[in-house]
Amino acid sequence: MKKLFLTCIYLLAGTHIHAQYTNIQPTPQQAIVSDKLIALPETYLISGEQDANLHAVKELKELLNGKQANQAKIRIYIGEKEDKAIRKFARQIPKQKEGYYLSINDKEIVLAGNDERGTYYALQTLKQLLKDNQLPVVEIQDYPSIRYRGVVEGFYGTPWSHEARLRQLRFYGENKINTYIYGPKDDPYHSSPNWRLPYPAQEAAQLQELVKVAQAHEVDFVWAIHPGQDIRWNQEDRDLLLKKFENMYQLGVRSFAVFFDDISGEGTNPVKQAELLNYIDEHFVKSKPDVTPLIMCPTEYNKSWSDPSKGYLTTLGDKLNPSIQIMWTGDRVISDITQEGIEWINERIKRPAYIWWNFPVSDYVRDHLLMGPVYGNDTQIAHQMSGFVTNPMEHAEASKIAIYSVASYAWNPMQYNSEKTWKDAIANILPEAAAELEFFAAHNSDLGPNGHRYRREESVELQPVAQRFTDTYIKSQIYDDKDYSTLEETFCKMIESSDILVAHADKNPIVTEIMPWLYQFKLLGETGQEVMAMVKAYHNNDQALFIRKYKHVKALQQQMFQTDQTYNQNPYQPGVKTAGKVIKPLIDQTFTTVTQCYNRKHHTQLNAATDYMPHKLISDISQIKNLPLQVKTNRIQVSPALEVIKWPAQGSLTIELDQVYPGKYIDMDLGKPEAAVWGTLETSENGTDWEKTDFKQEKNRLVVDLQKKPIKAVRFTNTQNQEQEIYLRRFIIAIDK
Ligand code: LOG
Repeated sequence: MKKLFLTCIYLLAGTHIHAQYTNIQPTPQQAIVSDKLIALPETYLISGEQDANLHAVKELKELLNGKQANQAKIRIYIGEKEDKAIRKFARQIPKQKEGYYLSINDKEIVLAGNDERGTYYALQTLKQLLKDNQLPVVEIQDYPSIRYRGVVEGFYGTPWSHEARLRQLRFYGENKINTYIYGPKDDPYHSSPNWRLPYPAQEAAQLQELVKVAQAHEVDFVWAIHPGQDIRWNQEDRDLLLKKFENMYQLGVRSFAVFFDDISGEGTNPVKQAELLNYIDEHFVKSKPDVTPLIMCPTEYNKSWSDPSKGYLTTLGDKLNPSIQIMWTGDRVISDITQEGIEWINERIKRPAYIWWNFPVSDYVRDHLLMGPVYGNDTQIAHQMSGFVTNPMEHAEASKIAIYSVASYAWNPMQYNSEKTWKDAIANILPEAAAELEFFAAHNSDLGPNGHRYRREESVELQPVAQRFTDTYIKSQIYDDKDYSTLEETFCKMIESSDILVAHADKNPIVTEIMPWLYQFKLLGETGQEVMAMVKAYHNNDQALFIRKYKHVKALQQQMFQTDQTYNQNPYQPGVKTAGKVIKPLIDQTFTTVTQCYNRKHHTQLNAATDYMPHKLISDISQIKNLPLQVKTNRIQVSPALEVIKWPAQGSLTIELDQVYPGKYIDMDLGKPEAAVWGTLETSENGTDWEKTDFKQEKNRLVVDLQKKPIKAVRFTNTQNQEQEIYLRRFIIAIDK
């Protein structure tokens, strides 16, 4: 009988399961889903609840909320491989860690885990299948392809709030994520020098709660320490580190990591690092039976920074105990993981790398939101990595789009469908306004120019239309009417979706996080509409209407500038940028073209400029030369870099202004006090002749009063014959405008 009604559709074979139930997240490895539905029983009998994973049992009971009865129509079997209740299903359970077997039919429901977590995941799938009190008849065999999957809260900037973290942990359980690594760079008790101190009572209590909630959702809460910038390789610091770990253990933490990223000096020594880690491994991790394998992040954590002649990575590979996991961000700080790249690193560290994927982290492009699809990582290399964790944005809710997608990728990379997962993620995060959020996210996904040169697709559907419109319009002021209306429709939707999303502010915390960008997106949509109206008015020769629309566009540009200057005022990339890859250039170029045409025709001098960068950064230093410049009224500044900069001998950084201005001051911070010893600061009145400027330095800060001296360019050079390791924290020229 069963065979008759089961439409045997194997996901593995690449076909689709019954449409209504395609949303098992992540996509299971193997599933047979029939189109037969059964009603959730009013009475049922559970076998195995005493032995089964208690979090799974608890959630099962919440889900059913019916009555247990001996004469029940449906019997529910729950438990792990060895449990009596599910022994007869043992052969169906996948052998992989965290694997499970889930079967639903009109007689029984079987939730059988290969281990505790497996049962919990069987329950998550059951929860996802339940719709309108009905369940489909299914048989699923499922397991993750990558052992550790999840999130590393490892960004610079405001750490996530306690409430946001609690919401995250619930979300992880639902999406079969098993790892949350706690390592926010701006938590003083994680990093130097306060890593040595215990957390104050309130923070300790919160961490304790996080650990508990993580456990309830079957997530390993990994606490990371970042001691490398000031660690001394002596017994005292070693004891202090172990004491801190012991402290965290008392709070309930059972998983630990040590990060050596973004440091310089003594702490970078791989022999010393390995000695310390092995010591921790032997005297702490392995001496406690309930602590999971130690994780470390190396100083050379990506290929572009590794210097094979120094043998840093091979030293770690040879010396670190084999059970210690080594993190890796790929070929660059921000990069997608390739077959070739993973083979390169695994060979050196002599174990499968634990991937720290730097997306959607935005701590180096803080004025942008990265809400687009997750794509670019090789889908055939699961067996070559031990873990895959994403480093998110400081916006916890907005990061869930990428986190959901990474959960899906890391569970079953071969079946991973980037576009579909992105849509599912959005529908899961904000079901009440999914269409609007999807529209907004589609246009808020690229990073803009940045020092790491990592870019993402944006406005993909609109791109060909935008391209065609600008190409023909700029060249010859003609356009296709269909393209014109597509663009009008897009601008209209920008306004609608912003308004609708803003109206959800009290219902979902994601809206509060992205609010400034919603304002900006709406203003840009309005600008787009009015620029299109300028185009029409120009071609209809309606001068009065053209001028009205022109004035309105100018006013909207002003408002966008205000939004940019008012919200998200962090010291790194202050402001609010939206739809910068396709839509904004399209609007700006169209505005400039039509205004210039009008000026020519009517001999007027309307300002055709949109915001653009008149000044230039020039450098022969690879880590610096792509850093964007920012202008804030009278200050021109280099977007600061977060990592250690290797400033080569004779290497220089120049800022060249678009014209000569009376100078106010130069303000630099290179993170170290001895810049005067190795560096020379010069100014130029014409861009070719240079004059050395004396400067005084207080600690790391270097300030020069320019006293209205005419300035066209400023340059700082390493005049020594030795490379310097510094931080580019600040490089500002202030002028009188
Ligand atoms: C840091 C990380 C930061 C990320 C992106 C690692 C291993 N370390 O350049 O804290 O969020 O890049 O800026 C890093 O990625 N340094």
